[in-house]
Amino acid sequence: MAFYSGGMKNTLAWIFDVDGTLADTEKDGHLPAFNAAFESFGLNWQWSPELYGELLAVTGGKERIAFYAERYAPDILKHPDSASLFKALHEEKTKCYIQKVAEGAIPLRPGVLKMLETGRAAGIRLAIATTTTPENVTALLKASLPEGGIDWFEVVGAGDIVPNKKPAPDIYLWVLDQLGLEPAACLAIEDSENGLKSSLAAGLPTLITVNEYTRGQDFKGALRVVDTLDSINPQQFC
Ligand code: XBP
Ligand code: MG
Repeated sequence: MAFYSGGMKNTLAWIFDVDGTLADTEKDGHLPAFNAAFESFGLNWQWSPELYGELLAVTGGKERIAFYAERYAPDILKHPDSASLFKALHEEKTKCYIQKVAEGAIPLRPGVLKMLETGRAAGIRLAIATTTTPENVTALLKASLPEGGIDWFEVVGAGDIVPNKKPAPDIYLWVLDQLGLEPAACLAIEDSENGLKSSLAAGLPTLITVNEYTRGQDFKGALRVVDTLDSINPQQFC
């Protein structure tokens, strides 16, 4: 259900978030991958969907693991090099996630493909600005878009390419710089409060598509808030 109707004409580029926006990756993708990595490292950490919803406030998988350890399992911080352990855990998690995505377990959300195809037909430049790991983006686009779909995106800004993750504006500013465009000429598509804070701080008009983890969050300042992209006419943003 659209909360209020708002379009935006003559955009030059659409910049998409990934997790929760292109696909519902968190509950069925990232969460089981984290738990599989913990198990393979012999840790008795098993995140529930409810706890994961709380942990999603921290963006970045490595940062999320460190936050969990500090809050719920501080003994591990006595490990001689906990930062390296968290990095190794996250690398294992990324392997598990990529395998799950490659199996086709995570489809695009409703309306995403139609919006991408509409933008391409209208000559709109497409880009990605995400906190997730670049390999995860490649795996998702290869598994969920038609052949060559990964090449639809002129710029992919992901993970540690910038020093500060969302809600900081860094990733959107990096993508805008790569595109050589002003924020007012572009549209960001996001799913979360952290993502909206990031895109607004970069000066980008933002379309929000909520999901089960982000429905109750604060989307003040968004151009429009909808449940899914198949409830809008993408032509309203061309
Ligand atoms: C969402 C995130 C990511 C994912 C996990 O990214 O915060 O950290 O939850 O992926 P976005 P990694 O909504 O910006 O796409 O473990 O690779 O960080
Ligand atoms: Mg997101």
